[in-house]
Amino acid sequence: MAIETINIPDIGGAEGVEVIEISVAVGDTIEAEDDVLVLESDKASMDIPAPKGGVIKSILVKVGDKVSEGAPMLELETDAAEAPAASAEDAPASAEPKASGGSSEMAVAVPDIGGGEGVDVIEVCVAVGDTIEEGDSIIVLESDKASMDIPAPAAGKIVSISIKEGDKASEGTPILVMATEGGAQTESAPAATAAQSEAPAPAASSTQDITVPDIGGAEGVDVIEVCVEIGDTVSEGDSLIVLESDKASMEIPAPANGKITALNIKVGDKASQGTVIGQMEAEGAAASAEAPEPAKEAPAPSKPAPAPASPAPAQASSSNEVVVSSGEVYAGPAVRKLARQLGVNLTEVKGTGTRGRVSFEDVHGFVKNVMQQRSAGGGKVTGGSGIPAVPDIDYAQFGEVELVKMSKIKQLTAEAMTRNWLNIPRVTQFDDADITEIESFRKGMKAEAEKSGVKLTPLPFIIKAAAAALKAEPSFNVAMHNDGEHIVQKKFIHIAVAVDTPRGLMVPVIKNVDQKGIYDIAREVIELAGKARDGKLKPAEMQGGCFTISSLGPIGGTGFTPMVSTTEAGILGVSKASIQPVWDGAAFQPRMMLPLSLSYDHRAVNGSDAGRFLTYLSSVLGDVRRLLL
Ligand code: CAO
Repeated sequence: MAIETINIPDIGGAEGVEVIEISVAVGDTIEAEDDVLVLESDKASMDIPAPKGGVIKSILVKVGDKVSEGAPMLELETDAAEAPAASAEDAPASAEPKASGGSSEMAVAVPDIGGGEGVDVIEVCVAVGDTIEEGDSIIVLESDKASMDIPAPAAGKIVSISIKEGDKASEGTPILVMATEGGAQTESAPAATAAQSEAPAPAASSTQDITVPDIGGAEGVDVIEVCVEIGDTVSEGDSLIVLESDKASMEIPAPANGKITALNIKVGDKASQGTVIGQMEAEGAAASAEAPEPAKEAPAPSKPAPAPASPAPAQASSSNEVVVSSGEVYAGPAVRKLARQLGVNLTEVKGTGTRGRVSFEDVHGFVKNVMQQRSAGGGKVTGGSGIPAVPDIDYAQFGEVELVKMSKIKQLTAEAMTRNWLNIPRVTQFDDADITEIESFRKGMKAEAEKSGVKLTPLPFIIKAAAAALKAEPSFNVAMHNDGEHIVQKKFIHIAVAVDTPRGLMVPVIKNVDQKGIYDIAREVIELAGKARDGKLKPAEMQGGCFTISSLGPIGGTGFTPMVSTTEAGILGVSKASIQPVWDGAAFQPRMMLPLSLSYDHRAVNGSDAGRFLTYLSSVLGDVRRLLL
């Protein structure tokens, strides 16, 4: 047997081609011509086959590397007959420290893991070529009792990896070989320290004990994770350990900024209030001697760790609160740390490991997926926001079709409609306003209005009535603030009017309607609608609305449910007025009734406000004199 380094073959002269896939793993037995890598240039992707068969001892490239012909790609254990030039010795890489420029190689083996034998390797966290820091997790082991991140004993670059997911490991099992800087550590197999081990820490004058704060009286709660290691620098609020009762899990935060100098607790231990987790050298003298009580508003359990109504993400808090998470996330500390760094809520990540354990790949995959969805959507109307995507359908299979390009305005309208639909919990309320009087008044004024160059339709009266209703019910003259904690109360009354144009829907805004007369409003509607149809509306003429009126009256219909804009709280849909028999207590009277549909944002407005608003608006339309008030 011999170890041979296999290089990238002739790839047609291409230089610096990206490795996009590694098709094999350390320990795999491959045949000659089996694909081992996939490379991709801007012109083509290439499967790179193995020139001969053997067992893969290490992989010398990783996804994302740029390679050219001759670059080493893997080490293969081949039959000696096939590789006479190689050494006949079958010594493990970790046993032979090698000098390499200013650095030296260090073989890293599994440290003391508390006597665990044949423990599953459930994750390899590094790849050949990775540059790692001391303390970075290199593999994760898992027994039936605990999972352990095995940290790197020094900083350096991974040269080869001799272990893979699914292997069994015990103390002393070789893990990898790394090139360390400075040559200080050239010995093979230094004992790495598991995150959960009880390593002693040097005492320091400013050292303080870290204790479990009040956890709602829960006693003997399982330590399911230790999120830090000796030597880690932590910020106040960073999670130190995770406790889990049968109902919830709680992250215990660092009481101050500082450095962890001792850990007295490990996975599987039981903890109660006051249990000493470890010690830290706190920055500054102000840090108290023990972990503070959780903040008042912290969701600390009052009984032994009850599950909160809605699962809080298991993440570090910026304050010294015990973060309780009922979502049972099964992930190691290194993965939790990565998730925290990337702002990923682990409860949303599907774990693909044993018993649903969330791995590094799962977190990376989750982030990639979110980013891909975002760039695919790009703010356009897609199946984003977690809703199922709409499948592509070939309509031509049913008959002749033509793909018609939407105008820019129609595209923007579609985008806004989707945004509004997804964001606004909308309710629509209906009423019929008796506009008999207003109609006879309008008809009586029509000729006179025309002499003044104004076409008098019901619309200006409706706009004026809406302004009166907004004034009477200011709770409707609002918009939801994006922070979800405020509403924006508007002190002006600008009313938007939906205008149908050949290029799409435009919504100009008539400003300060409460200060304008019916003729002025009628004139402005005609002017702005004309500009909208001619494509001459300025952005400022379409902004600042408090309330919208969408009139389908000239077209027909008895009611519809108009869409509310996120910048307003309501919209009035106006349908076709018609003569209806109305009971006056003694007989049916023919009355001109105008169907109204009031949609409103139920986050900003409640039903009774909406009821009052629409009733008031109807009453104003029912009595023309009220418009003068
Ligand atoms: N019931 C019965 N008749 C009505 C009416 C109603 N609710 N509203 C208007 N009418 C009548 C008018 O009196 C007019 O009749 P006369 O010519 O006999 O007087 C006729 O219908 C046409 O009115 P108009 O359309 O010229 O004027 P308007 O003031 O009602 O509307 C404007 C102006 C710009 C809003 C309108 O032209 C328009 O574009 N409407 C479409 C709005 C739209 O697309 N909404 C959907 C948005 S999706 O939410």
